[in-house]
Amino acid sequence: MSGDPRYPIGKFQYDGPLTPEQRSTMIEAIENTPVELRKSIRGLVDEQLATPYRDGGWTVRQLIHHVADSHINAYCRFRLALTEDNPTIKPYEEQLWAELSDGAKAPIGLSLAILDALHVRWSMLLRSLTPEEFARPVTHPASGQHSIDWLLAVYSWHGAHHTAHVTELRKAKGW
Ligand code: NI
Repeated sequence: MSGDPRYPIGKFQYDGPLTPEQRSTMIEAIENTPVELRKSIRGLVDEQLATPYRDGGWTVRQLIHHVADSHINAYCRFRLALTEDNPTIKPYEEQLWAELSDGAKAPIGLSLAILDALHVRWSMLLRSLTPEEFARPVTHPASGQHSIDWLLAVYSWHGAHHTAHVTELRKAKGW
């Protein structure tokens, strides 16, 4: 655990390529993200969902909608990397997405439902990949060329990262 509330499980780190064991652990983490996220918010009422997870940070509601926004994009990135030759990732303005009306105010059940189905299909896809496919390239305009292994590591970390924002907030508040 780091002392920085923005990074409760630490910043993303990658030492790839991944071993088959690492891949299967990460795929399982992606598959379980919707369940873990649901567990993290269980029993919270509107006022709690409207609480920022840290000073100046997103509310719990925005965090949940952000995970849906991010993972919708992630799912597309995997599919593009599998079907195109070294595609360039399209970044998006996550802060502005989180400030759009639905990203800030919609009932969280909507994004949880999106994540339930999305992660079933996503993990189904991931389990079908060969070692050669995990090595397929994808380019991020800011950080350069990566592999599907790297994408897998990023999103395995990402779900746990935001789930921990909620669980750490609950610990701090005694909820
Ligand atoms: Ni995020």
